[in-house]
Amino acid sequence: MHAWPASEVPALPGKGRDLQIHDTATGRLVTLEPGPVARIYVCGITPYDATHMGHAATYNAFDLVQRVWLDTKRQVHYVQNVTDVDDPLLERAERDGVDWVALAEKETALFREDMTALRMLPPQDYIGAVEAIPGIVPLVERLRDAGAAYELEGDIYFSVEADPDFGKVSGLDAAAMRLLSAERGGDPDRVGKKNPLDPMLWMAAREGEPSWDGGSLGRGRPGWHIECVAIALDHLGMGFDVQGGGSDLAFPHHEMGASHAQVLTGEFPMAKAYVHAGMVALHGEKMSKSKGNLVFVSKLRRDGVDPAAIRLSLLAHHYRADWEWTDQVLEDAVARLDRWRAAVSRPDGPPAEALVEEIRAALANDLDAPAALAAVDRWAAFQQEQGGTDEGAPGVVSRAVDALLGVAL
Ligand code: 5CA
Ligand code: ZN
Repeated sequence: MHAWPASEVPALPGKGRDLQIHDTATGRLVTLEPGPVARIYVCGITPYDATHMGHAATYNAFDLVQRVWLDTKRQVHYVQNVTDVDDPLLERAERDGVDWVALAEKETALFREDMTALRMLPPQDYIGAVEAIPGIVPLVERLRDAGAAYELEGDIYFSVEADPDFGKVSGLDAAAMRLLSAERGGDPDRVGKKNPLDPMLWMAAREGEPSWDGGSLGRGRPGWHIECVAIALDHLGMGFDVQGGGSDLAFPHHEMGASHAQVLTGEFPMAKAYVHAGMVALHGEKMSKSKGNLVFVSKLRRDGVDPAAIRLSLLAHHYRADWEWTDQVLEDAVARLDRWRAAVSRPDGPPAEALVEEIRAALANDLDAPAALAAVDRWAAFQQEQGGTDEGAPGVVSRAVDALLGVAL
């Protein structure tokens, strides 16, 4: 699949710092020291509805990860998937009487537009579940042949007991896992499973549903977790730097993915840091396609909201916080954007070097974007109140805000 065009990342004077970030698996901050090419996998959308502010907030967090790495003069290998076949997509297509392929294509196209408008850097590999099937089938066969998978009425399940490290990503107890499994795409109550938590690797073809040739697995379609494992291992290999997503993916999705990879390769962990963004809510409840309490990026854009203001709305919240979208959040961002643009519109101003270092330090410290915004606010206020004589300082600030925060002033 093709991704979307990259916005230019201006080069800055000096060099950024190594990123310290919260790893869900250890519950601690870890300092990542990637090689010359940092490797990141971020779980992509299930394209049955438009991009909402929750999605945008999560992708914003991982865009910052990339920007910090780029500022350390590393390259970044970024992989993202599109879950372009799964139950919720098929259900929505059925409900609306539309073709599921056309629905997925339409929503993926809109996602690309939203990501472009928000200046989110694109993945080098943007891979759909459907196109990944030829790589998924042999992995499921290997898991089955290793005794880590079993068949139930034609469907193939992964046995969580095959992984000695199962549970290490989310750190949840069995009761919590069972609850979340039922909420998030699992089927803990299905009779005949060895362990209620066992996730499906391959679903045998169902009447009226799309299916693909699965070799010795028979016709069917892939389970959700193996999709991301196959794509990540194929494009990044084991032991990459960050696996990212919203906090709702820690269990079961990233837990199961780590287990699949562990059994396949004998290594743990698949990612050096499991990084999770907080949930954005609307009217007190998590924004979600299934509940329909949504604020869409594309709707705001159509209403004439500057994408830079949308981005500033996201950046005003720490990525790990759960927060609520309100009109006030956007109004504050619009006002901030105006202040910043006024401040950089003059040819000279207060020195910029210290500010660039403050932004770098804030982001390197577990992506503390609110602290970075506060630093720019202080510079802009100084410029407004007293001005300065450093020629070109506003240009440096403008480039730093673009390169490190993805905001075009
Ligand atoms: N296709 C799978 C991942 S492989 C999936 O979860 N798709 S999704 O469309 O449901 O979500 C895409 C990303 O947005 C995920 O990382 C998810 O955790 C995140 N996300 C969904 N809702 C919210 C929300 N309300 N706040 C923050 N992030 C969210
Ligand atoms: Zn995923």
